[in-house]
Amino acid sequence: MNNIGLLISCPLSPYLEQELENSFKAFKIWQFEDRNQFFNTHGNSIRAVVGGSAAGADAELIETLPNLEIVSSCSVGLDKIDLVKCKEKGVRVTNTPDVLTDDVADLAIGLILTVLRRLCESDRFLRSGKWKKGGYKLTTKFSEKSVGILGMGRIGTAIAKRAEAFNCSISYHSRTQKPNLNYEYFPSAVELASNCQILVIACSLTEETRHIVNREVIDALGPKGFLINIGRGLLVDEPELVAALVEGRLGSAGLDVFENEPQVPEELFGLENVVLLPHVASGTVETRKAMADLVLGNLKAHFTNKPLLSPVV
Ligand code: 8YV
Repeated sequence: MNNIGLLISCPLSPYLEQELENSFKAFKIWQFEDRNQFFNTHGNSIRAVVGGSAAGADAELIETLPNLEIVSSCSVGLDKIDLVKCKEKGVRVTNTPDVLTDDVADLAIGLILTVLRRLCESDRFLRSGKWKKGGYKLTTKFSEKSVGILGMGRIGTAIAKRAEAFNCSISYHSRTQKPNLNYEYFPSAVELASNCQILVIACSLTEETRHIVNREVIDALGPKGFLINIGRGLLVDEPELVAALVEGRLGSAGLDVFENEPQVPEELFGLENVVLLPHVASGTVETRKAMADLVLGNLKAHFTNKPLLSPVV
């Protein structure tokens, strides 16, 4: 496969980038200032694209690569890939589901505990020496609270199982009710937010779910509500979220994703009712290795005419 042209559309783990360079004629798109010259010179040789949550393969890129056969994303989210264009052009698409489910679900629970028990703030309290002048304020209990999950796919289901272990009541909203689940179903995000204390965003980003958490949903969750986002930043109307947190119309939030990463609204930096993480939900050594190996396995399968390991298209 060493003569097969492969385009890497965003920085990936050093391990994956090295493996791709060892196995393919790999090009890192960010290293080419003159993109037009790059595509004029190498465009016809590119048969595979590898991306992630930061960048994948949009319609323009797919049209620019006449011999593109496969887009393999080192992510479970597919929002950076134009799936319609891939189907139209007969380009295969793979992602990395399942191998990251535990990490993302674990982090969602970790964010809930950090937000409700104010772990970051109490750490800062101790380090500042304030404990010598008195104890830290009381926080609020996670166990037995009501958890509403927006999106009941693999990750949403894993979060629900974890929250059940904390004796939480579970409800959800998704495009369709899942008859095999014993959780209460609400037909809209607003109704879900109106009927839970902790709203966890775990759905995929699509045209239909963009800003699914808007001001109406945020206000339905209210000043005693908690919002956790481990999906995509664009699932939330971010300016409305910032305003609600600043004005106290929303209790607290735990955010691992943002509309325009790595840019994060600076109004959030001074708030104690929000925990901010740099999109680390799948960011463990074990999981990123497993994701990388799944990308490599899909590419090897494709170019040796074997069934793909995790096909999307
Ligand atoms: C990415 C993610 O995998 O999987 C996703 O959709 O958002 C992340 O876990 C990670 O950012 C590497 O692209």
